Amino acid sequence: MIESIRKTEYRAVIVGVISEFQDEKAVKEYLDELEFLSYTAGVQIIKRFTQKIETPNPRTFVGSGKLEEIRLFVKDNKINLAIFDDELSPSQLRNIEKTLNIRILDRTNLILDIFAQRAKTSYAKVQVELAQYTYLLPRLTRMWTHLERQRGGIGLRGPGETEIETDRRIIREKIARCKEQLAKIDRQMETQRQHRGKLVRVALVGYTNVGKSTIMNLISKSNLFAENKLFATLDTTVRKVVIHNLPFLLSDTVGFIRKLPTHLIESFKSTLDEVREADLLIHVVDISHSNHEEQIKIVNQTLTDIGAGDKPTIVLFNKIDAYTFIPKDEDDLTPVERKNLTLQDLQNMWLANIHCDCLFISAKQKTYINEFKELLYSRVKQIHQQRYPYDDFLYPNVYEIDDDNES
Ligand SMILES: Nc1nc2c(ncn2[C@@H]2O[C@H](COP(=O)(O)OP(=O)(O)OP(=O)(O)O)[C@@H](O)[C@H]2O)c(=O)[nH]1
Ligand SMILES: [Mg+2]
Repeated sequence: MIESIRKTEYRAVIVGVISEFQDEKAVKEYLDELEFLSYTAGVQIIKRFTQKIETPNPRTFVGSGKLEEIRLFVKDNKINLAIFDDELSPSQLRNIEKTLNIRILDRTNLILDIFAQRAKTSYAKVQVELAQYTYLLPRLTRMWTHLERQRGGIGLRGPGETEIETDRRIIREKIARCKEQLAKIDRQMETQRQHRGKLVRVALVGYTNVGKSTIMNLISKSNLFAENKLFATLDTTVRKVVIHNLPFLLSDTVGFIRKLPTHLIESFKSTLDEVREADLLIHVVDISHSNHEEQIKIVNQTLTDIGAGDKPTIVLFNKIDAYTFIPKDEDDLTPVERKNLTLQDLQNMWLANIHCDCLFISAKQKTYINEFKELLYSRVKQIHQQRYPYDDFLYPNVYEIDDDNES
């Protein structure tokens, strides 16, 4: 696997562009998220740079003046890493690297680095490796020499064309090997899934860090890793859950995030099979996050992209304990904004506008968990009865699966 950035002490800057259609607040939130991603990867952020620009510069992403400003800051402050909020093209990456002369990461690469740190099963590791090499292949010039240099291999001047060609061939071979390995594990997992009997399958989905694993732990006998970092979960976990004698399968999987590049989603297609093959989705939302509306849209779009856009869904608004709002004075006549809404206002708004079941809970304080279980029970029962109208849902053969089945 490609060496993680965690291995080095990094002092980094982050760089984002604001288009004419975005407001400053949105960009601040985007960069907050990028900073959170960096923190998750173990990198310290020293400064943020933003630029208002219609479309990113095709050569250098930001304009040349801004790049010069960044270069001076980098030089004066011993910065050794610059992280860009968008995926950089191979030529942008080369040009920026040439000017700043430090390691450059873009959003995709940063996410891949976190994935690589988080992957535990060999399956997840191979998926990350495949995504990393696919990303690296068209960018194989200076960046690759960086990696070589870190290992103390090739000298400072970078390899000549022939070496790059050799590297390309090596990487193509690695990609092919990853694909073979994945295909093999896929076949095993498919057989495993076929042996799951008649159990209804429910999948927890949602933006990263919304509380999916915490909810999974609450209603199943699991003890999954949950923490206030992005992408705490990378491997899919499936558990048998029983509510009122009705068993069903519940899976917890990788969270979604904005600007998740399609090729990355592609590499995780098999992980996402659990979502694609689910009978019911629980879309978990962090209602205390100021940007949760956009997060809902991103999750819905990603679900559509992976072919799971039209599944029955329960929308579960989590973290009601952490919701805050700014009360408005009675004599303040400016229009009410979302930030002024009480939790009750917000709940009423969603209840009036949402076209599927929704519920408001706090997984942390265990508020309204029984209500959630009841709703889940009634939906699972409904699906089971629709599917097996002549079947009693307590048939013994539904118990085929082990409690600790993990895939
Ligand atoms: N305040 C509050 N925090 C919560 C609640 N539920 C979960 N959290 C916290 O939110 C953070 C993320 O929780 P996880 O369960 O790891 O979230 P996740 O959706 O599985 O995240 P990823 O696996 O990273 O995508 C943790 O620090 C939890 O303790 C809640 O109801 N209220
Ligand atoms: Mg998780």
